[in-house]
Order: sequence, then structure tokens, then C-alpha cells
Amino acid sequence: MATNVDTSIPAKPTGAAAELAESHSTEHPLKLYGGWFCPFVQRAWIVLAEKHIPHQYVEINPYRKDPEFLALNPRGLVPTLAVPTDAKGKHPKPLYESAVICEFLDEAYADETKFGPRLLPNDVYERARCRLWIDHIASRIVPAFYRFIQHTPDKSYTIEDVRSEFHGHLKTLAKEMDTSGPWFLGDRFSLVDIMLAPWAKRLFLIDHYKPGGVGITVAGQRGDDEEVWSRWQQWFDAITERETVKQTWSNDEQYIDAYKRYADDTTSSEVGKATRQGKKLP
Ligand SMILES: N[C@@H](CCC(=O)N[C@@H](CS)C(=O)NCC(=O)O)C(=O)O
Repeated sequence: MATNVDTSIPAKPTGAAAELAESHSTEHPLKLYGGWFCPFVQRAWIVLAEKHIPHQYVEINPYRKDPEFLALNPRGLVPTLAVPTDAKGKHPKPLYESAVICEFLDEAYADETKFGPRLLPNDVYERARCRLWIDHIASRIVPAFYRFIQHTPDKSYTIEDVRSEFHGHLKTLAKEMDTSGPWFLGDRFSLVDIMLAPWAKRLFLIDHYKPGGVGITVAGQRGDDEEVWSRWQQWFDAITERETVKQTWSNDEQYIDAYKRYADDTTSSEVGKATRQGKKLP
């Protein structure tokens, strides 16, 4: 195993996330393999918490690439889900890719009387429209987040370039949000909200590390963008206060330490390397 800085991150969640992990530490055939620091994991973890799905949370360090982990997920990434094929949980079927896992959990635990409201609408067009904006989050907002936090002065583009690219993608999404709010679909919470929640929670890292920070202009001085930014702010305030988002969050300082290697652009994570090389995220 190659030793690199990423294997040295703290082994355990802290704060609220530690409590949640602890309360799901007993053996259970449905297992979420996760890392407390990982936003893709947080998506799946939020879905499990929203729907009160019985499961076991297993904290691992995906940078170590243990053979047992690679046997479940050859991509070697968290989140990885072990789906039971029988009540004993022997011979589990693996699933990976956070968006796939989240949709699977919503469909596999569909009984609204037990697991609460479905996380995608019933109307087939509305459901496709949600997937369209989930794609916008995955293919535009999330990559721009990493270009932003990994920006260093030696790049061929300026921090203003990445900031304005990032703002553009957020505004495009905010314009699609139901105007009454607070969620993307208005009063209905959905996977669109969940897919972006982890990066909304991590925006403070950009304020912490990058000159000029996230840089959204203060209310009242946004000119033509007043309406779109205030809709963004309404969503942002709601999502960062959502109970399950808070339950899956460790102490802020732990993220500040863990993301320093992104801010310095020295991370050897697959996401970090792809961003550095201008490639599609894993
Ligand atoms: N597309 C994947 C991305 C998952 C991902 O990149 N996870 C990171 C942690 S945040 C990981 O496991 N990294 C291990 C590595 O880079 O070697 C998903 O949506 O699940």
C-alpha cells in the first residue's frame, strides 16, 4: 500500500456523526461502508437517516484499498453498500456510486407508512426533471467546487474565473427551484436537495481557505441577481439546518484539517487528482 497524506486522516467521525455512527454500529446485513469526511458518503447516509432504514454504518479509510473492500467495490471508493441477499447477510451484493445507492435505498424502502415520503416525485416527468438537476449538480456544481477549493495561484486560470463559474452553476440551479421554497420542489424534500447538501455544508471551507471565499454578494447589493441569490440563500439556510444533514456531520475543525490537502492541491484522492488533471470526476 502506498502511504500518502490521505491515509492519515482521523479514523472516526466526531460530534453528531459519531453519535449516529455509534447508534448504527451493531451488526446488520445492510451495511454502509463510509468515511466521515466524504460528501458522497454523506448523501447515502442522509437517505438512510431520512428514511430511518435499519442498517450498520462501517467507517473505513478508502485510501487504504484493503483487499476486502476492493472485493466489494473494485473502484475502491466510498460510499459502498452491502445489500443482503438473505436474512443472515451472507453473500451480500455490493452497490456503489452515491447517486445509484440513494435511488436504490429510496426504491428498496418504498413503503411510505414505514419509511416516510419517497424522495423522488411520482409523476414521471417531474421525476425525470429531478434527475436532470441531479445531473447538473454532479456534472457542473460538484466539479466546480473542487476546482475552486483546489485553486492555487500557479493555475492557468484565476480564482475569479473559478468563482464565477461556480456562481453560474449555482444560479442556474437556483432559477429552477420552486419559488415558494424552501426545497428544490417547494415544500417537498427530495433527492435533489440531498445530492447537493454535503457540498453546501462544505462551502465554509472555501471561505476558510480561499482568498475572497465563496464570494456571494451580500443581500441588497446583488443587482439583477437579487432574486436568484435570495432563493439560493433560502435553500442554503434550510439544507444546512436539516436534521439529517446535521446528524451526519462531524466537528467543523475536523473538516478544516482534512480539506487542507485539497486547499493546498496536494491531495492524492481520485477526486483531487482528476480535478488537477482536468479529467472527469471518478
Ligand atoms: N462517484 C463516486 C465518488 C466517490 C468518491 O470519490 N469517494 C471518495 C471519498 S470522498 C473515495 O472513496 N476516495 C478514495 C480515493 O480517492 O482513493 C460516488 O458518487 O460515490
